[in-house]
Amino acid sequence: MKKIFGSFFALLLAAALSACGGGGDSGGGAETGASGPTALTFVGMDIAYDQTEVTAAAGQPIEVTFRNEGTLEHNWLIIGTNATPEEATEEDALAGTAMGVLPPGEEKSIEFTLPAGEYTYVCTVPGHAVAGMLGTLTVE
Ligand SMILES: [Cu+2]
Repeated sequence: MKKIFGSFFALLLAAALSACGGGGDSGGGAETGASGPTALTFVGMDIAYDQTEVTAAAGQPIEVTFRNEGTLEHNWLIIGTNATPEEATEEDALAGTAMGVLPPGEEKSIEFTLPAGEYTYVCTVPGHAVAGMLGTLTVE
């Protein structure tokens, strides 16, 4: 009797393990495993980003992919603390966060690591931040 009970328990355990394992290849989303960077994708349109509130982990690599799906040129960068979003240029970019202005249809990825804080990302093409092409990246 004891033997039967034991094997039944083993069977349960095996079922539980197989339920947890497997899969894991359904990618997508903003999260990645402990090995890779946090992947964030921003789509640029005329004249806005597809998302304006994003969070990421402090001290961990962040990979930002920016895709310009608009008909105008756009860019994506995080401005330094002394810059005003509406007046920022590429020179005001926080080190390592600028990728240059992308023509329509282009896509580019950059990787950087940030300490905890609240950061503002903008499109520095004149007039675009004023029109609302900016957002907040919260790193915590
Ligand atoms: Cu723009």
